[in-house]
Amino acid sequence: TRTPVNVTVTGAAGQIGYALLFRIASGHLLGPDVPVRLRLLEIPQAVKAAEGTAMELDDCAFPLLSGIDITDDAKTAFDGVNIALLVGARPRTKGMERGDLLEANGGIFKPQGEAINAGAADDVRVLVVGNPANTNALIAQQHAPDVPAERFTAMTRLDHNRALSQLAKKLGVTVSDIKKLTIWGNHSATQYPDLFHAEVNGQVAAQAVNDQDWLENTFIPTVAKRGAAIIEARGASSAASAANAAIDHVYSWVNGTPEGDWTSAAVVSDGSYGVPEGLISSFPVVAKDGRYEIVQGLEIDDFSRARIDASVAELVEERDAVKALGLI
Ligand code: NAX
Repeated sequence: TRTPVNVTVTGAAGQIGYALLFRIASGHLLGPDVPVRLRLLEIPQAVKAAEGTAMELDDCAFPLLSGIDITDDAKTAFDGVNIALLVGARPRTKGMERGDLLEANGGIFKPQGEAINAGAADDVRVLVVGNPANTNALIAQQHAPDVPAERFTAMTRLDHNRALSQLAKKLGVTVSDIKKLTIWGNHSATQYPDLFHAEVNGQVAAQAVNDQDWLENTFIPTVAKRGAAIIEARGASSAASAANAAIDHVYSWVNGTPEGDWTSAAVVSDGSYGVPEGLISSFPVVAKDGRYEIVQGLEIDDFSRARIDASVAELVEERDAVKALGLI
């Protein structure tokens, strides 16, 4: 029997946590033959709710779940962690300026980065879901100097999946007919879902669509503003789809992407495609041997260039703001 993999989930009592934990425990995160041990990190006021979720996890009698620990202490939560899912974050509330939001999140992701640095397993992989995800990941990464920077990632897989689904609908194909779709930049309204490198049954997706107006004025804004549309319809933000995307992100990272395809993830830039080195920005990535690698050598036309640059400029501003606040 295999040693259980330690999976830490922060914000475990939140709505994404509730959608995520049962799928991790049932084997969807790592595979149907990998036992997991869960560590739930919450703030003190929400520990009781996390305990309630843990009771339900017990009641599922999942064969792969070898234990659950609940804590409000980051050091304890990340001790020996192999997979860290950083979901808990400080949401923007009414009247809050961007600086306040970044500062509040710095107060969460700095100590979590330090705790990962101090106690994580050598193979630790970190996925940040909590917003602003790219910059929160950057803050945590900067406070974990002993962990290879490439182990810190942020989630744009939900945006990727949303784009797949919108495109499949438009063309009357299934999502499995679509390959090589990319989300570039920030997980925010400036993100750029790219159809110029995507393929639909072998044809360039933008050509298959053959409708620049739809691409520019319907597709891109629908994908970029989907989160707001879900809130409007559901009265609560995306939860099950966000949890599903987190599962997809980690599953691909560990088990690899299929030959002839790639996916999207926000990873530390090596300077590719003019994205400043060190920024955590979304790219086309393949996963091989347990590592995400940026797909190289794509030609970027003027339309895509302008969109990528705009989203990257926003990431640069966020990075400069957290630098000015002394958070990195
Ligand atoms: P909830 O407000 O339901 O849950 C957040 C939980 O985090 C709460 O239980 C809270 O007590 C906990 N928490 C706060 N500070 C913490 C800390 N320091 N340590 C541990 N836990 C802490 O939010 P939910 O709907 O679950 O969303 C979680 C985050 O995901 C939000 O920041 C949200 O904006 C973000 N999202 C990111 C997405 C992405 O694609 N990257 C999409 C979905 C989602 O909007």
